[in-house]
Amino acid sequence: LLVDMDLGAITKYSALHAKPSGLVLQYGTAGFRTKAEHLDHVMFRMGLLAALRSKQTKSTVGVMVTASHNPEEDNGVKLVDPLGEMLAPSWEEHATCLANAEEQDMQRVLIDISEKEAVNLQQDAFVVVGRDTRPSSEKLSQSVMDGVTVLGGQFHDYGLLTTPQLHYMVYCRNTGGRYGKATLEGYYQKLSKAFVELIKQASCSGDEYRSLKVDCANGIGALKLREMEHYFSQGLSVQLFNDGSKGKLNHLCGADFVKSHQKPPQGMEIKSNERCCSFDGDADRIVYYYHDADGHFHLIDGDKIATLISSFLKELLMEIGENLNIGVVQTAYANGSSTRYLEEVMKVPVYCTKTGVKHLHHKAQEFDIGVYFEANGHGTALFSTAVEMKIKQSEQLEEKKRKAAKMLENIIDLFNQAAGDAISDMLVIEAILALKGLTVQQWDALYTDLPNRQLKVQVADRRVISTTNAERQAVTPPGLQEAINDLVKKYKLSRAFVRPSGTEDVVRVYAEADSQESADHLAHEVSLAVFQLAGGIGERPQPG
Ligand code: G16
Repeated sequence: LLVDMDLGAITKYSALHAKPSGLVLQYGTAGFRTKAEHLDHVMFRMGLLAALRSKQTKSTVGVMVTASHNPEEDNGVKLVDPLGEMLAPSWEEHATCLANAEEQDMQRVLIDISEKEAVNLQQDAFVVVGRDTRPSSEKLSQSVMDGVTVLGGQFHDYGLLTTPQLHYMVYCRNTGGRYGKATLEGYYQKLSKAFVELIKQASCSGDEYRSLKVDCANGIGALKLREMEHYFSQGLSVQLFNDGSKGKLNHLCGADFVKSHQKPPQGMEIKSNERCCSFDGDADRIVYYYHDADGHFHLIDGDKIATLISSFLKELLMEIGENLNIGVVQTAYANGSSTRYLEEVMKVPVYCTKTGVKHLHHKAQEFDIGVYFEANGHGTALFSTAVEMKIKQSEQLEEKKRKAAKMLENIIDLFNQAAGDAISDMLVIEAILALKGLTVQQWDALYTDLPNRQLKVQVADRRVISTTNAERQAVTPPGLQEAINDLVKKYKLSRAFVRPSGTEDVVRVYAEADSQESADHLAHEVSLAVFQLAGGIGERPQPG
């Protein structure tokens, strides 16, 4: 092994991307994330790791430089596995070891990983790299490429991309082009063709379905949607806001802001009953919203998106007359009303996993059609080969069934099956609304969300909180779960949980109850319990 690695070069280049001593980082919910100035060494080392993973799998892997919903000063890196999925958990551990190794231990850690994973170092490596619009991203992505090169790997730099576009590129490259062409043009054409085909089937494709306001969080989504819009403009016209021309990334806008504050983004004028949506900073999440005639704001989050999509897909399956199973995957953040609606009204099985697309994605793969969405708007649908086979056989079916099968074929093409994708999900939603003749209010009225509140609490070390049961119960620190149980009992239809964030240095608190006032009170009381029992720092959580 030693002979196959140019240890001299590794040491030399590693010193140029030196690790600040004492800094310890963890591969979190979606890779490493922290202040951009602390990440140069992590990027170089993730370049090394990506090259090893590529050699091991004999496939292209991806590295995306982004901190998604985090503030502009942060940055981060997500590694993409050969089928466009998030990095495998065992490799997350390697990533953490490598990122935290002191300079003198680097060689040993690299050799350890190569031995444990039986990496053939003589194998070629190919890594594709993408980045978001943060000012720090260009230089950091260069460090990734330095790392790939030092291990003798080759790379293709896609430059500015949304995160899901990079996932798509990786998937295309490793499936011999069967999934699509690994270019932006290929992505735009594949999705737009499917969208336009679907829209043609809509009986009422009149004006009310044709325009949508999009808040792009001042991020990469704006650039890519601009490039793409003329491909699908015959089916939908989009009006872009927060396109990065003035405001700061994710500041008072974007999907994370809209979902967590339950209010519209700044910089967007909304007339009553107009359909609007927000992307996050790297365009892998989407939420919808509108103002009703009385000026009240209504949020349509990932749960309601999952409901719309799964009910549409279920109806299509019934029309085709196929006995294929469909399941929905959510997390603890899913609104209680959505779970009830899916299970009791739609009669669809619902599963709960830990936060993080990697967990939801794997569960969703167990079904013929697996729809997964986090309440924050991160999600997609996955289709098994059994579904594709049925579509192929549909030529022999009667016309009505054939039409439904064709629709299913197009909708499969419209989803990004590699990862949750704001642009793809937006087009899926727009197509379904048009096909079903649904207004945004009718969609919203499927069920009524239980009032809820999310808060963040600062603690000295958020790792003191550990959880179980898909993050719905705290195991440590002692007494915290008992305190939450007692607080929850005070309110009707209530539920609350806490968990350490894997992307920000905070503890997240979620509460829902029968009224907004109760949800707000409960969330505040739980925050105080976290502050007291889990080592809160700074100001005590204030009500409101
Ligand atoms: C990432 C993950 C999501 C997760 C979110 C928040 O989103 O991809 O699955 O829901 O972080 O995670 P946490 O609560 O652990 O901070 P993004 O859009 O920021 O990449």
